Amino acid sequence: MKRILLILAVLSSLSATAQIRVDPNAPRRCPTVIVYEGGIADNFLLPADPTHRSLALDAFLTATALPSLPPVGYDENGECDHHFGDSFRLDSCNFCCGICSATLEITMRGCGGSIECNDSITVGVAPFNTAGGVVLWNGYVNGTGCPNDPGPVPVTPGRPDVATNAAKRPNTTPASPTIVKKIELDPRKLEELVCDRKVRYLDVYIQDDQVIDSMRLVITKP
Ligand SMILES: [Ca+2]
Ligand SMILES: [Ca+2]
Ligand SMILES: [Ca+2]
Repeated sequence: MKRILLILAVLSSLSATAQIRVDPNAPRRCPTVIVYEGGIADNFLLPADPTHRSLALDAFLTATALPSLPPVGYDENGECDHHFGDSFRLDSCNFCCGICSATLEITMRGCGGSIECNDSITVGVAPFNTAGGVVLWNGYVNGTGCPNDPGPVPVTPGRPDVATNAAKRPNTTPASPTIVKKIELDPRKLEELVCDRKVRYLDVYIQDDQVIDSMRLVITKP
């Protein structure tokens, strides 16, 4: 009888063990936080904080800028219609054992122009949606684009997002309020870029009526 009780106890124990499941939706423990910074959080104070663009992003900005309206650095935008871009140099040792999340935070404000609503942000590898590029995230600064004209978000060289009859506009209205735009990037896709495709730079491109104070790329990992 003792032996039967023992077997029953073992079976009971096995049965209890078998019921343990891993909840795929349970939050992973990700206590490690790594922050990459672009620019300085100095409330748009001039002089401009320098950018550190990848060669690919530099070439893309040159191809995309309107004539006589070169790209700007952090804190700069005396007039509207200047594009902005900067790159984060990513260390493979921080990514290739798995990351939980990747959040891009951009502190920015509109330049006071009339077509801020069509400004978009593109994150990935320049030249983005043309040959050799990658788009990880693309969307409007304000989330919806201009009223009645959402249209596709343009990120292709040769398709600047300004209206053809308003190529250059001085700041005539007060700058828009400062916002912190938070963008959740897909951590698996970012890992793939860095670890499998050996990409070293994450490029950020912002059109073209925005003033950028600073950016942070916040990575969490186990
Ligand atoms: Ca500054
Ligand atoms: Ca615009
Ligand atoms: Ca700044």
